[in-house]
Amino acid sequence: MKNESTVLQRASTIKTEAYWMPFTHNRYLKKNPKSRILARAEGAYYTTVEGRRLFDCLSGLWCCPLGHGHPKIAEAVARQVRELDYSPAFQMGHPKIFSLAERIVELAPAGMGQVFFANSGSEAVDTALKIAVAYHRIKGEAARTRLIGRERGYHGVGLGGISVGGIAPNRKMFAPLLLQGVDHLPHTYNAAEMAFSRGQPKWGAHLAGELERLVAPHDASTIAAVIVEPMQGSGGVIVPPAGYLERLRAICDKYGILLIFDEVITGFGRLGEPFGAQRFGVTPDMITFAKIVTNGVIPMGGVIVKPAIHDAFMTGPETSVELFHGYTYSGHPVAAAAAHAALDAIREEGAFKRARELEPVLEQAVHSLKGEPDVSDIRNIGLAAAVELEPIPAKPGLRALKVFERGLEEGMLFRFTGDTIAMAPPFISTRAEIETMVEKLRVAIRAAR
Ligand code: PXG
Repeated sequence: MKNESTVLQRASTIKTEAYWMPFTHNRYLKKNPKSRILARAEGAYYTTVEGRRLFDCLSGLWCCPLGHGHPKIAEAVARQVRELDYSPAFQMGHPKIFSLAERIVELAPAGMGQVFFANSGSEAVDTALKIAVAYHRIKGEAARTRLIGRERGYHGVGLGGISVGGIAPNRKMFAPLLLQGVDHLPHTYNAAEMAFSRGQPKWGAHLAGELERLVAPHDASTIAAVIVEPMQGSGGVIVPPAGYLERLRAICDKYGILLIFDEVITGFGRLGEPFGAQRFGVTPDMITFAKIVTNGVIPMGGVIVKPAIHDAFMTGPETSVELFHGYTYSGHPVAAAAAHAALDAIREEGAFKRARELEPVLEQAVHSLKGEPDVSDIRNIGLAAAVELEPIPAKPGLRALKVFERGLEEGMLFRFTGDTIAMAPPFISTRAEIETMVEKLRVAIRAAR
């Protein structure tokens, strides 16, 4: 194919010096970059510049479950660029962003009312934290400034997000910049109690009670919000224990603390429901989202809020700005067009139902790895799973790197962090593709000894 050879030709001349890659071992990758440079994508597969086809085991970075090169999304984006490529975000609007907000509210759990748009999960999280603190101030509770996150939580890389986040390396270098007055709930992972759980572990609901212990020394009147991922994604697919989120909700209600669900990964179907909130039957006060809202095609993020939060800001002179916050690209028309097309595709293709149908397929396949060498835990919920590997002594992370590299040779693009392999295959995957993915993981694990 002509295309193929042009891509390969270009690959042989790629200079890697100038690009500083995010969350990447730059020096190691640049020694042998070509196996890691993607030339194109279609459906559930990438093709590297070397011409190798890779199954997209994490749907991009959790964001492309409808498959790559989706014709409807591609068309919508192309059309939008010609029709209205940019519209000032402040003091102006465009039709698609109003209707998108309405659609997102309709998908959200009952009781949510408005959407504030950002361009990424990190921006969505920082926006939600700002809204929480400002809300209390407007309500006459200016002392409510404390924020509570959770150990192993990931809320992006903004200064707010890393402050409430609980992944040590993401925080340590930036310690002087972290927000003051932040506490962390304990994470809910306990291998002794829940290793090899399928779905929600039965143990651990009591850990929500730790919120009461954090409230006690500070007094509830100083606490603005609690932010948690309903399912911790980056932290390694840590599934909430049965009853845990319900209890967190009850404690927040008791003390007037806002509950924020960071649904950047779980939003728009990863757990087989529009949001984790519906999957777990717990409605927070705010939901942050990003990723799947556009199938990853154009960056977009946002915060869904309850009307009581929105309405609290709608006071004062009508000609004054109610919230001094927003981004040049908040509600970008091209992102809005992509989101409409993605939501159309979700509806037309029955994507949530498909995710629910595939959940037991993934569950059964991935748990068949129990007993393989060095597999210390397997967890899953929705269309997400993680396999935890015993680290190679004194070389943390190396075993997962080996599995990842062998995976590439086997035609699989796995995601690894630490010694955990995460999978979140596209909703468009077939049963056979999911089973093959897990069989290839078996091969890679056996080889990584
Ligand atoms: N909140 C959550 C819960 C996330 O998972 C963010 C916020 C930040 O989103 P942005 O768009 O600013 O990156 C995330 C992002 C992984 C992985 O492999 C996860 C994320 C990003 C990249 C990789 O688990 N989550």
